[in-house]
Amino acid sequence: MAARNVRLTNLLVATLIGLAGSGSALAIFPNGGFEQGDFSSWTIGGGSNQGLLGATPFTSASISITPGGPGPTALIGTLTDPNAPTLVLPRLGSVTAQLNNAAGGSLVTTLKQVDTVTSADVDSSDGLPHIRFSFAPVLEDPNHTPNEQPYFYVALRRVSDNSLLFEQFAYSGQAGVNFLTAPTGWKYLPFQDVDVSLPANAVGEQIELTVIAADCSLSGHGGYVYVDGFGSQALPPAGGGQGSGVPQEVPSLSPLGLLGLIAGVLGLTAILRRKAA
Ligand SMILES: [Ca+2]
Repeated sequence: MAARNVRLTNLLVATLIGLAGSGSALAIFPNGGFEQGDFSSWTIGGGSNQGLLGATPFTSASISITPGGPGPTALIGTLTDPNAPTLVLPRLGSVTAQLNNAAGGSLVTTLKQVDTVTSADVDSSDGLPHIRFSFAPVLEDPNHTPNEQPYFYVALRRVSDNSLLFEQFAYSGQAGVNFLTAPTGWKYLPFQDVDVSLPANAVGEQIELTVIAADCSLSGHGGYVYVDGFGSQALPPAGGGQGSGVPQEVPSLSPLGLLGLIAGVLGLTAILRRKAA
């Protein structure tokens, strides 16, 4: 019996050492491309959309979700989405995750993961850790008041001080956001390829990723977000370009992209100031 316990202990120690060793060499966000065929390593949450609080411009503090069963999720293979017909799906690999769906019900689906930045996330081109991913919101536009519209939210935060590294947030049809309009009348964005460069001292720090996709708060209209490719590796361009024939700007130059970039730069500047102080 004692010998068996020793063997078990040795096995456990060896396993822990193995996990620790492999963990330090793995890039951030396991199953970041959903290629395990499920949502393992991710936390799915949500509830009911009570409408955004306060007045425009909305911030993350405007988000009000009544806890309850999460909205739907799905893994999408090859698909032409009539609500976003220029998107080429899947975005990367064999599946792309879909958070929430076209049906209403005032549902909200949230996707979260906390993981640690490691040296494996450092980009050789600039010596800095990077977080990269791609997302495309697809929102019905019932022309409710802004706080009642379907919306999406994407954010990256440093856990140690809750500082914002990246954020994008818009309700359907929001002025200044370059939404495309599908023949179905839905509003959507081409895949937004995000590349957030972190300060060098972010290695060893935990980063929390959050994506939220919300139906309208009056329950009759849907909204969802496609997400893929979470990690530190550069993403190949989206298939089908950026919607040939559809007048639009390059995503990285769109007001929404710029807002995100500004938010990211402000976040990094704040961190750098704090570190310098
Ligand atoms: Ca994928």
